Amino acid sequence: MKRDLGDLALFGGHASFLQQIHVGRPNRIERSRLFDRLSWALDNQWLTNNGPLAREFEERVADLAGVRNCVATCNATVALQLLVHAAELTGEVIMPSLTFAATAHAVRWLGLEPVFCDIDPRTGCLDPAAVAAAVTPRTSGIFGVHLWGRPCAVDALEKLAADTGLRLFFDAAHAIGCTSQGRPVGSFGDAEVFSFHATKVVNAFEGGAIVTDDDDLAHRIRSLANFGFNLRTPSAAGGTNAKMSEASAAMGLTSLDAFPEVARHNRDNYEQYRRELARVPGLSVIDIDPDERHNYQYVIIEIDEEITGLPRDLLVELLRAENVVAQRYFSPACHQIEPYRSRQEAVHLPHTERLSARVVALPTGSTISREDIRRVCNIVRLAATRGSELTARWHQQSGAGEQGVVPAG
Ligand code: T4K
Repeated sequence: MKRDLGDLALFGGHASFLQQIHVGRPNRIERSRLFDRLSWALDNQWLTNNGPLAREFEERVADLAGVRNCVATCNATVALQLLVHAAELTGEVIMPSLTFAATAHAVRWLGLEPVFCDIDPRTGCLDPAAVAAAVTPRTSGIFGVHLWGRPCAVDALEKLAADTGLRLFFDAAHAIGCTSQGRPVGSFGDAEVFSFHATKVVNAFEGGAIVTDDDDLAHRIRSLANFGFNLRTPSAAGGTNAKMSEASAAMGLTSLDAFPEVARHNRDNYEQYRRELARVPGLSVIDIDPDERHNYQYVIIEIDEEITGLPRDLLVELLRAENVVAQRYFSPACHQIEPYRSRQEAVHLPHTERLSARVVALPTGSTISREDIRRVCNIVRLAATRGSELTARWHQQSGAGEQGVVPAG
């Protein structure tokens, strides 16, 4: 354990971990189940195009989401694009800026304009009042993001969508298995999108899914994902290939088998982080409502530089020097990156900018042990409680001067 600043790898101490530990390590699965499924697909010589494993995966995801339809796709970014295209959105789509670039890029890729809207600082998700203020005659839809798995204000957004006639969708990339007021994520708005990327709590190597109770929309999406074949009304774009392969579905099913155990492990990790980082002034682990079901796939801490004296980016830097690959999910926010930053009208989103500058994602998942968390928290506690001293020493060492910029990790 590290006791003094000189023990930190940033200042020449041994790195706490010999090998890197990550936020996005794939969770443990029962490999024999995966291999059995892959063998079965190979034996039956059916590898993609709406295969039996993909259909089984869709049924299980639809069940989890509490909806009638699920269309599995090759990834969530393409799923978002399919949804925007199938719903025939036009003009502007309102969304948060505090999200992964994929949410905005998917909309822009189809020639539409993402309109970034501020968040409720308590949830990190869209502020319905700000959404209402951002609606223009060109707006056709709203995309909420259940950031870090914490659900959006779904009731208020559903009411707003009903009042304005706008389509309402959710990017639920982080939120499989979560609930809002007891209702499963996946069942809100007109449709929702999950990600099954390797780094997600349920992974299909790469994968995504659109879930919806709108049968007609589901039919259009399924057709568009398969070159537009069997569409009842033609699409100007024809269609694309967004299908999930049987290999991905085999992984997705095996990962779903492990999901309850992974979620339990994640919850234990989260609670341990909360305990170990309690009472560190200027530092908090974000709240998760204990009355809702949650997958706990991200452990997010918020650091207040004014209280700790430690800039967020320096915390990330020093963790990485210890082989703890912390992530700044999500910073910079979308409106602060290209191609959005240099749009003509400058956007200022105070709550988004404030939260985005303070958050750090710490390693969790089923490959992270209690001992790993103890060691990560030891570093974070030492850094945060001696923040001003640490920052001054780092500036001195790097010759950056008081106003020096901490390199981005
Ligand atoms: N909407 C939202 C809100 C999202 O967060 C995302 C994706 C999407 C939409 C789009 O979903 P997909 O189209 O990807 O299905 C990663 C993931 O690639 C991305 O899926 C995810 N969100 C995002 C939050 O995280 P990066 O750029 O941070 O990935 P990378 O390569 O830096 O990896 C992150 C960490 O995970 C590293 O420390 C390495 C580790 N890792 C990664 C992979 C791929 C592993 O240990 N093993 C692995 O196999 O985006």
